[in-house]
Amino acid sequence: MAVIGCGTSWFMAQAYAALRESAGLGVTDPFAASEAFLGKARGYDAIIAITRSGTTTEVLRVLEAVKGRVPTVTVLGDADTPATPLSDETVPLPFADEKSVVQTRFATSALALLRAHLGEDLAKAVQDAEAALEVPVEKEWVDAEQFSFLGTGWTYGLANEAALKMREASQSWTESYPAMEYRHGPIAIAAPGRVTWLFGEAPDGLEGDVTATGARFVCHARDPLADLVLVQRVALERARARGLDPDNPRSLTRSVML
Ligand code: F1P
Repeated sequence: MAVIGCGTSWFMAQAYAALRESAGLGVTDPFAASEAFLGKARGYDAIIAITRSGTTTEVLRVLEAVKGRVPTVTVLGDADTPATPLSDETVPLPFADEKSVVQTRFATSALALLRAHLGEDLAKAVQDAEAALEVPVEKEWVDAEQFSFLGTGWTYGLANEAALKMREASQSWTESYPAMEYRHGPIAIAAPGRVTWLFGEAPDGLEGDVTATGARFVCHARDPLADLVLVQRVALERARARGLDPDNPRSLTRSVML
């Protein structure tokens, strides 16, 4: 199976694909829709597309190219989109059709839905997400010069999304890496005043390596998807502190159409 999307939806595709494979449901490859070249997409037995707007050109191109050949399911935020008639099945999340250019609720809702579909019990994730809405956003995070987000397996997609959220909403300098890959070079920029934020469990030795640089190491025991909610709040606070509108970043539209 292939799972496709653009921007945030691609990162949710990455997370879901890793979870699906770990659940033993077979090879599941995530693609940025722009990279899901048509011949390649036709080689899969099924495609899941994730798109809040259902209007993103690259996603529509893939759906058009495989129509009638490969079964497709599209997870959507908006109802009755151009993606709807191109998909064999759609899963609309009407409560997640947020108006903001920057995606937050759609991302967490779509991935929660897909996790539930894999049979996961999300009770802890829900509880943790509610707590993440309440915990204070630390001043050190609002003032930090740079963030590196790390994850392993499905949480690597969350790390990518966290970095994108901070860039989009608050014009922050952020990077993201598979957790162990961070030690193969990117750690060179870790320094006091910068934050390394890990989703999920810390691999042996990573925390010590990061703290030795003077950077702040952050790793919470909460469900990683709930931890993404906290990063969304950090992005909001950083935007506010800089006088930016977190919902409407410069140079970005709610959906990108070519
Ligand atoms: C995908 C996307 C968003 C991005 C911006 C532009 O949209 O790239 O991730 O934040 O809103 O569009 P979609 O295909 O999920 O509607």
